[in-house]
Amino acid sequence: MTMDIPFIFELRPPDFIPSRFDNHIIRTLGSMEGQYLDQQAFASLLVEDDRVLYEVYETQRPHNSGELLNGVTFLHPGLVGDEYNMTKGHFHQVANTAEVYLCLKGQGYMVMENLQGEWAVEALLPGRVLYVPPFWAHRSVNSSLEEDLVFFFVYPGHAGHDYGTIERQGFRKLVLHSKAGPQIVDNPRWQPVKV
Ligand code: PAN
Ligand code: ZN
Repeated sequence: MTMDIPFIFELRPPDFIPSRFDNHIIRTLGSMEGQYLDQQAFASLLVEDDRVLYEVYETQRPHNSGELLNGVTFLHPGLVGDEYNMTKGHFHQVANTAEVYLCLKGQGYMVMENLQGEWAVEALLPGRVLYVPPFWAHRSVNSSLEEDLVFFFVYPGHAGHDYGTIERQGFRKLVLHSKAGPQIVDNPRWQPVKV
């Protein structure tokens, strides 16, 4: 019996909702406590409405090293203060596991860093493939104020997610909205996790 194996699903424009998925995860503003620079703006937006920031459609597979977990993320547009909507961001729990992203729609950035102090911020644009190397934390940012940032991702089944390190230290770089376009700036609240 091979009926339950997700051999194929379709990812088609214009909406890119996968034709088949097992989980639909919804993350709201409330799950981003402490992550945005403008904490006052965050608090007042949250009181108004715990709005949906992003949605992830996952194909479920066993969480072992032979498998590849994959799915599609829809990061909705918006601002918290001057900071664009973004994902929580994480290291993989098994830190030496990489990931591949394929941007399908919208415009944004992938903010990345490792514990050695290296960082990178790369634009995500339709058709662009982004490789997240092993040991690099990653967070996506939607720099459009109008449309979703949509990307397909795939990573090893045993990778797991470490959200705690980023919750405590943040990312070194922020992407802020300005009249001149998105600005990549140092995060004044960044602080290394003590080991
Ligand atoms: C992606 C992300 C997804 C949501 O599938 O998990 O875009 O972002 P957060 O997990 O940071 O909330 C991925 O990088 N998986 O490993
Ligand atoms: Zn990841």
